[in-house]
Amino acid sequence: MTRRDEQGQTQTLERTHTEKPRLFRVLLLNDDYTPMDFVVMVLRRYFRKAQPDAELIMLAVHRKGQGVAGVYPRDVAETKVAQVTAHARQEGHPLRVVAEPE
Ligand code: TYC
Repeated sequence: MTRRDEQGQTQTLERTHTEKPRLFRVLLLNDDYTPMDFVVMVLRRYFRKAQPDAELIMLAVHRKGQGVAGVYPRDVAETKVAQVTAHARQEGHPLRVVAEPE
């Protein structure tokens, strides 16, 4: 933290505690129209999952309604939401992906 003293000099004050960066879950939501292969591709390309893991996560989302694609700092999570949503819309799929704090 920086502040000015009575003479206008800047003073640097030590922080007494450090906050951990908050993490955000990126969730995939199920729908009836997005092809399973597209969701598997998304999990591989944007969330760096291996094929077998991507298939398991996709099927869990399909059955349960939603599932965690990955956990990231806020800016990374929001970028992934924007990139995946843009890709899905470009292909005409209604896939929904959201970020929520852990
Ligand atoms: N339910 C979709 C289907 O049957 C597949 C799907 C899985 C869609 C996961 C979205 O996040 C999703 N084609």
